Amino acid sequence: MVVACTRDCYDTCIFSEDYRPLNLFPVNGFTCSRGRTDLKRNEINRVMYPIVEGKEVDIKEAIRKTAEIIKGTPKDLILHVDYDGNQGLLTWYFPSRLWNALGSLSTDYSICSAEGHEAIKLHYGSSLGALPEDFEKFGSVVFWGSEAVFSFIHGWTLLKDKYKVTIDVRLSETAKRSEKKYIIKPSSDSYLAVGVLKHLIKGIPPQSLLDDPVKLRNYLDSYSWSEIEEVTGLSRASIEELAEIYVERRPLTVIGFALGRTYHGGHAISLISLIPALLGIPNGFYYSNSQGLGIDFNYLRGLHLARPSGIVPMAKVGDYIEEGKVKVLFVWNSNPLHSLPKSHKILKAVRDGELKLIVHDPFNSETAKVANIVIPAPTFLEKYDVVYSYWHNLIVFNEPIRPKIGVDEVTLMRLLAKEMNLSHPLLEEDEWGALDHALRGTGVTVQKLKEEKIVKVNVKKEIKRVKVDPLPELKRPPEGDYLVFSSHPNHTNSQFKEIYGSQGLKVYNCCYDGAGLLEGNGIKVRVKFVKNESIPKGVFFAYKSDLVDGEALLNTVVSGEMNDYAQTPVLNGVIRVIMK
Ligand SMILES: Nc1nc2c(c(=O)[nH]1)N[C@H]1C(S)=C(S)[C@@H](COP(=O)(O)OP(=O)(O)OC[C@H]3O[C@@H](n4cnc5c(=O)[nH]c(N)nc54)[C@H](O)[C@@H]3O)O[C@H]1N2
Ligand SMILES: Nc1nc2c(c(=O)[nH]1)N[C@H]1C(S)=C(S)[C@@H](COP(=O)(O)OP(=O)(O)OC[C@H]3O[C@@H](n4cnc5c(=O)[nH]c(N)nc54)[C@H](O)[C@@H]3O)O[C@H]1N2
Ligand code: SF4
Ligand SMILES: [Mo]
Repeated sequence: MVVACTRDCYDTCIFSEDYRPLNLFPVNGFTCSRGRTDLKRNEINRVMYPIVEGKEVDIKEAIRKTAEIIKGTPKDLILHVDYDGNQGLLTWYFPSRLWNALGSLSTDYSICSAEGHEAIKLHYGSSLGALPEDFEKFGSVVFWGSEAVFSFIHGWTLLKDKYKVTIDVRLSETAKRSEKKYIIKPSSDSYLAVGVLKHLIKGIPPQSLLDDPVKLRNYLDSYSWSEIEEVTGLSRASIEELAEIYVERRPLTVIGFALGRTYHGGHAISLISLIPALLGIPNGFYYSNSQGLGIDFNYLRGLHLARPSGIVPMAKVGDYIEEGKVKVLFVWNSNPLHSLPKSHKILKAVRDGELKLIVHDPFNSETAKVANIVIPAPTFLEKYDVVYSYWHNLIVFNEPIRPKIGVDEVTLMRLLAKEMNLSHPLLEEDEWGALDHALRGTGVTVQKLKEEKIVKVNVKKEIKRVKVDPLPELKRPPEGDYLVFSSHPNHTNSQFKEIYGSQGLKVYNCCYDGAGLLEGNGIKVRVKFVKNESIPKGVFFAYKSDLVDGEALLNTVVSGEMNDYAQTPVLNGVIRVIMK
């Protein structure tokens, strides 16, 4: 029996039934501070019973109330918000069938990695990059917008003894531990990539994968060194030094998700991905392998037979609610009050009685605390599921090692459908049968998973040519002070405050200690500024696990404007800073 951690994390650690990390590559017998305290946390801050309008009820009553609200609301005013709180195929993907069968609204799932997937696919046809085995083969690595020391501990461990370069907007922990660091102005990565490519294009090696280097050369010629120096804040000499490291060491480039959440971050990722292609470095980048394993996520969600009535960008959930275009929000696997831009609009609409908020979560999340209806969910330690990773290619049959609290996602989906008299072929299909079908492209079957527990997907990847087209027309990032975010070692997004507490709204910066305000979207939020010498002037830094303090929401002031490729909201953006 094994358990896989299903949190939104590169590593997807696999544990024995007594919850020890397996000594299996690439988990290699160790885990993080969350993995070490999962069993303890499983007993704390849980939603133990359903709650309707503040009153404890039984599950039948919670289902009845939820179904009544859904039935009484036009389908195109109902939105489900679900993200990667649990990456299990049965927990996250399959339950969307209820909403697609109903024909309600869906989000665009754009909050995190979508921007980069689209940008890379334009050139490579796929966003599949290096696998853990490939990591080991490199002698050097460039961490580009990645705080891997904290966000990607197993990847970091495979790479920590190599020659390391970090490109960041502050002296991150990964930068501190790297041989070379380039600290650039926020959102200037597309210009830096152009600078690196400009130097490299002078000597294209025979193994280059680019289909049209002439086109790329002409494009690069349209950007001057003075413009690149001005936008990035780096000298031509240092950019050429970075390019020479690429030539001499042929590193792996780890492209961090943070980039997709900068201004025109898709442009940056698109251009960065051309660097290893120009040099013909095999498996030369890693971003996220989730879409390269062959899992048919659309089938699991039932998109082959039904469609949502509309798509709401995650950047605009708050705006839709404010405009009365969403009246019911059904949330699972996500904590939108904490995580979505302009989430104060969700809170206000619930308080004003303009929005019905229904939350299915194992823990009393910030969103659960203000919901009209809360339904308890079992954690991944308490249910069967099939789990994949966005880094390694092991698929895991997850089995419960703790007694179940609450009702799991598939059961809830079926109970709600029954209560609403909703019948649809999507809801009739057995979940294990659906999994078998969705896994057909991986060569893995449910039967094999049940027998072997952990099965390696044979990922075939042979990139012969990389398309230079389309090349983005670069846009200069806006001037101003920037608020940027990163992962905290003790939290996964909003999770684990039960164990490690919350720091409140702490904002690290170069020069000022004390109280103050951040202003954005015409609203001010009170924060605590903390001086930190690793942060340049004009950059303000917060951990993305500390976005809520009581009713003060840091995402109130985050612009969340939509990016070019997949509408991923700008989270690392300009802010007005008021020090008292
Ligand atoms: N411990 C832990 N691990 C996690 C998570 C967690 O919450 N905690 N979250 C998981 C999730 S959901 C994700 S998306 C990943 C995220 O993991 P990463 O991809 O590593 O991204 P972040 O940690 O958000 O930020 C990476 C770095 O980007 C820098 N940065 C910000 N703006 C810019 C910019 O304009 N240019 C450049 N070059 N750098 C910039 C930040 O200073 C930060 O050091 O980690 C996953 N792993
Ligand atoms: N300002 C700002 N905002 C950000 C970011 C940032 O850098 N800055 N980062 C963004 C990023 S990268 C991401 S990925 C998002 C993440 O945003 P969220 O999706 O909100 O992330 P989590 O905090 O992981 O919330 C997951 C929720 O799922 C619940 N959950 C866990 N397991 C289960 C389960 O088995 N069943 C059910 N039903 N629920 C479960 C957890 O208890 C938790 O409440 O936040 C984004 N928001
Ligand atoms: S959060 Fe990441 S590193 Fe920690 S146990 Fe889960 S998969 Fe492993
Ligand atoms: Mo994320």
